[in-house]
Amino acid sequence: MFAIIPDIHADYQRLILTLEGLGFRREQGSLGQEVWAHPDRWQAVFLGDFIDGGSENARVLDTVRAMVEAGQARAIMGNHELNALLFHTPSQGADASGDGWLRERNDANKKQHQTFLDEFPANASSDVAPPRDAHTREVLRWFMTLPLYIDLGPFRVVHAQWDPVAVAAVGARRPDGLLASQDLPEVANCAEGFGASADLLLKGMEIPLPLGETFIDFHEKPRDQMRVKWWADGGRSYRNMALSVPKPDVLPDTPVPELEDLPAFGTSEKPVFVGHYKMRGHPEVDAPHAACLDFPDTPCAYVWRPGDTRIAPERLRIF
Ligand SMILES: [Mn+2]
Repeated sequence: MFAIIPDIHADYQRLILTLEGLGFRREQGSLGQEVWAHPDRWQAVFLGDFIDGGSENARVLDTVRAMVEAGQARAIMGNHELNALLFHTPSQGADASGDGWLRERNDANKKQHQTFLDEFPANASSDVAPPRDAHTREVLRWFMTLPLYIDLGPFRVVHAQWDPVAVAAVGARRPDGLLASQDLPEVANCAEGFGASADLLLKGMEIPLPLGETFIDFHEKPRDQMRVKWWADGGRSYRNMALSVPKPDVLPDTPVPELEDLPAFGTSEKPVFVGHYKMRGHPEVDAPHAACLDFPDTPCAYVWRPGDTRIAPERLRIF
């Protein structure tokens, strides 16, 4: 039995609510540490994005790490862990912004990462070197142990988009799905090849709308690009493929040219679970072969039972 758990974002209460709701309990580990385990030996599968947002990054990470180390959980990397790695890594001349770091230290990037920085200090921006703080160094090392995707047999997990070509490109170099530190500059400059593939798995595809078309997003901001529901069944129009668009009816009902060459992710594919997309409203799953579980307003998880082959609404648990 697997319990698939989406983005926690440093919200310890959400993590505990989810684990308790699923029936996990606190136990003493072999070294006296606290470990959450399930009486029926369920394994948790975390979809990444453990950090940023909430204020308890360290507590969330300690809890998840203890579960992974005790064999009670698997975990993949989210775009926030990737961003953290890039934020704290000197670029050695490889960055576009030229500020010395693989992720530019502008106000927006600092703000997004601030609660993590409060607990895991960064070097001063001018001190371009590996983190001086031992806890920061250590937790970044753990992020590097998180694979970009896992195939668990009957289903697969990735943070944002299961693109078979991108998975193959990452797997060709890194069969275990783990990034190596020498990959980070390529992932930071994600224009093509390996770096673009890794970036796509963790952030998903965005496509430009036809010239002149825009929509108003959930933060009331006009946008001329949209996220893509890459697993959508049926026509491949802007309207049908839109994700995180409040009123998809405003989008053109014409085919998306960028998707013409992309093989469809059809309903017969082995199921995939993702987080990432900050879905609005009450949690739901609406396709047999892919589900986004990231509903920030309501903690949820999906229980995969032995013998299951498709994603079914009755397996979704809401807390
Ligand atoms: Mn997220």
